[in-house]
Amino acid sequence: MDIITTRQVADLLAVSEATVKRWADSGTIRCFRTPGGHRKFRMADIAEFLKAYSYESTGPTHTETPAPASGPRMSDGAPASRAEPSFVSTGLSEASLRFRNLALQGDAEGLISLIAQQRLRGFALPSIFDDIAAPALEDIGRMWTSAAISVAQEHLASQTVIEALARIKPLIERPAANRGSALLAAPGLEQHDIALRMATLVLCGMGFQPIMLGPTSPVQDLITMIASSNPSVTILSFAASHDRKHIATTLAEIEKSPRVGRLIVGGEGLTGVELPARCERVMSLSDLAYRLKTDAQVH
Ligand code: B12
Repeated sequence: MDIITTRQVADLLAVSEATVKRWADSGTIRCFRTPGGHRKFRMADIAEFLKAYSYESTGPTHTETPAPASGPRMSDGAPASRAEPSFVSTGLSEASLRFRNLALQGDAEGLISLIAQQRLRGFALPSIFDDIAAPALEDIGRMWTSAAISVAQEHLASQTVIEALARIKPLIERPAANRGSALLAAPGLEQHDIALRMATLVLCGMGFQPIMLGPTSPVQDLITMIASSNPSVTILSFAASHDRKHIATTLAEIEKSPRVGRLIVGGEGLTGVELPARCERVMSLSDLAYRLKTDAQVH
């Protein structure tokens, strides 16, 4: 169901909604209508349009406005101007800055468009998460610790990111191969689960069936769940540094679970933690994707 609205297409292509409607009505971009008469677009058709009209691909560090090398950019096809909040820039890339501001504005639709835009430019989902989203959230954390934003604003931003992540699932192309289930959790006291949610999407795109337990998962329940679901891989996340010894003991206990499968752990909270032998620590979503690639995908 990779279907998007006229406004989302306008955001993706940085043109006005009127331009998108005109291109759709003239057949330049394929679309279909709902029973109520609204135009809807398939992502595959947008990708086709970008290819056909050679929109230039620019990196996540470049400008957000795609410049068509040629093609149907009409006189009224000027980039749609939207009000952006005036938070001070802190050396983030332009895409990260945009991500941060959209999150702070509570604009989940805008985040979805931004992620889709980067995908259409050929960037892999893990690198969009690592290079655009994570620095944006880190900056939000900095703004919170320096009291530049309130706790409520920080919560709005993280909830907006969570909503956008839930809604981009349709953009993920799932391979035909089924690689078994992947159990994901943030054990014990850990409340941060955004990296885990991103990992869930990356795993979907790699053919795993995610079983997402989410934050503050009680360790004994987690162990019971591992035994009953027999996952190919168990992925645990620790963002905040709680008691290091306690994390090490928790991991040792989980590692002993006979059906744990491959045990992968991530997050800054693991810094300084002595990891049990079978735990593989990953540093990013791209690292996770790389480690879980099949031999066929690596070569
Ligand atoms: C959003 C947020 C929250 C939200 C979380 C919402 C949610 N559902 O996740 C809320 C508001 C609930 C929250 C609460 C708290 N938070 Co907080 N939070 C953040 C913030 C702003 C963003 C974290 C985030 O999601 N980043 C997005 C992810 C994708 O990026 P990342 O964490 O950098 O991870 C990257 C890599 O490290 C790696 N990775 C990380 N984890 C994993 C896991 C896996 C499996 C994989 C594959 C990869 C991976 O991949 C990511 C992408 O590259 C950070 C700021 C920061 N500097 O990170 C603070 C931050 C993590 N929070 C912090 C703190 C202190 C707290 C609180 C204790 C505050 C309080 N006093 O109540 C609480 C409670 C925490 C608890 N008990 O767990 C500190 C942690 C400091 C520390 N080292 O312990 C930070 C760093 C803020 C700060 N600058 O002080 N927080």
